[in-house]
Amino acid sequence: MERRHGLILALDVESGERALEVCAQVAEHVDAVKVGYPLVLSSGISLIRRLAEQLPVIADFKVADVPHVCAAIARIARDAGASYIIAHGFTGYESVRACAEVLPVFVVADMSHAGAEEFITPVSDSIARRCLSIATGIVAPATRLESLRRLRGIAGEKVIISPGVGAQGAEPGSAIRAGADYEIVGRAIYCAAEPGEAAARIAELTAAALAERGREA
Ligand code: OMP
Repeated sequence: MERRHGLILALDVESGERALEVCAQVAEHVDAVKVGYPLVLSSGISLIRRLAEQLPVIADFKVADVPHVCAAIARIARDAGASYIIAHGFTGYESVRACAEVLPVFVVADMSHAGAEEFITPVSDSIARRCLSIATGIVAPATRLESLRRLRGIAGEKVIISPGVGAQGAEPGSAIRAGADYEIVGRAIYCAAEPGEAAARIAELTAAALAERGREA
């Protein structure tokens, strides 16, 4: 995906019609759309192809299974029109590799919610180190910038996509300043009265953070 704004829309609505409407409204302000279980289970996987006509689609199936099942899920996502897939890393290298042989993978290294600290945060560095050689990038939290900064140090030139901006409390632009390449925003855009305007406002802030980082480099 081409980085123009540093912003990814998390489209967790539960209606295909609403998804297409929001996507059309925000398409010029975001670089990709992330689709997960709420939308696919409510509206069917065929919706991915229709969204992909507007933006690259990241299939957020947080794949966490034995390798042959991971491969099957990734094939279904690819054949439906997705350009990327999100997989968990705690299932081990071979499971992530099974996905990566089919589609570029973002591996969840750490998560944005408080419960992440129970199990995944203590092993996030190991997950990233183990999986980065075969991953396109990692998912790292905008809600815990110390974790994001540490993971940036591990990820080198790989891509970091960062959720937690908006409804979960992180400020737009903050994750990019801490080392992310893209910020993922869902409810702050699709629950807004005018999703297009909300996306434009947030995109201005993420793009400004990218420009700032560019000047520092
Ligand atoms: P909002 O909180 O509405 O902006 O949505 C956040 C999106 O990012 C949802 O689609 C979540 O599934 C996703 N996400 C997290 O919120 N936290 C994570 O740690 C990882 C993800 C993700 O993998 O995208």
